[in-house]
Amino acid sequence: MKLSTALTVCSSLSLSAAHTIFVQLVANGQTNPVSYGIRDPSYDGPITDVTSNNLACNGGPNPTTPSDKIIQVTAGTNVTAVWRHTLTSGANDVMDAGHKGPVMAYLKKVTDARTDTGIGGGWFKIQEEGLNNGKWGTDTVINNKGDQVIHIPDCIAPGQYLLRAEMIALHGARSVGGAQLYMECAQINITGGSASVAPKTYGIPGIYKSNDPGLLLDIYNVKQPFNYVIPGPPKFSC
Ligand SMILES: *[C@@H]1O[C@H](CO)[C@@H](O)[C@H](O)[C@H]1NC(C)=O
Ligand SMILES: *[C@@H]1O[C@H](CO)[C@@H](O)[C@H](O)[C@H]1NC(C)=O
Ligand SMILES: [Cu+2]
Repeated sequence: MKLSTALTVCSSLSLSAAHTIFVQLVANGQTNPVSYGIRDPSYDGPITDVTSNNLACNGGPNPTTPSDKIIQVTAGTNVTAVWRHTLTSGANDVMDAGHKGPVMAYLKKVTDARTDTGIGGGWFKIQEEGLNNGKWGTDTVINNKGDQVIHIPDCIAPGQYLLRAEMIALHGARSVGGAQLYMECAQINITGGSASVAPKTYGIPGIYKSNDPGLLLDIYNVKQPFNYVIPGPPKFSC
């Protein structure tokens, strides 16, 4: 018993290095290569300061590589953001299963998806999964071999956008700054949108506060019944 307890503690400590990256986007039936049209970092570490400009499209301590590619996406279809532990990991190495928390996706309309930093206003949330029947959004993505399915609304304007996919790990979130936020931005061109609804938009940074109930909590000691509150603005839908 003692030994297995010690092993569990060790492995959960070493797991703190088992981070994740949004490496690839499947869109319009096409599986794009790793880092195609995505500003990927080479290091998979999280952003932990929710007031940092790096919360928009990563960067800073994890320098990101620009991409000159833009991925075509038809409004009203689903795309898949593919997550991996590192840029070279396979589908069975998405993220350590001890990383539990919500999964989200945001869009921002931009003039040039290749160069826009993403920092500041214009963002709206289009997908979210928190905790359902004991299963976290991150569990769904890991069980789906890294696939985060995102529906692109059909009522938004066509044009270039940044698609920001995000996973948040809450295993260390009992203290301020302990939540680990993982995000990357894909550069997309949405075609066929009806432009019939203008989403209410928000700034990044700005969408989260370090003491949001969904970012500052001890997920191993919650009061039952537990109703997890997903951080950020409400999800937009047409
Ligand atoms: C698109 O994704 C949503 C969930 O985000 C799902 O309910 C729907 O069935 C998917 N549609 C298709 C065509 O796969
Ligand atoms: C976006 O799609 C439109 C419609 O197909 C096309 O005319 C335009 O060239 C595309 N822009 C980019 C940057 O891919
Ligand atoms: Cu990690």
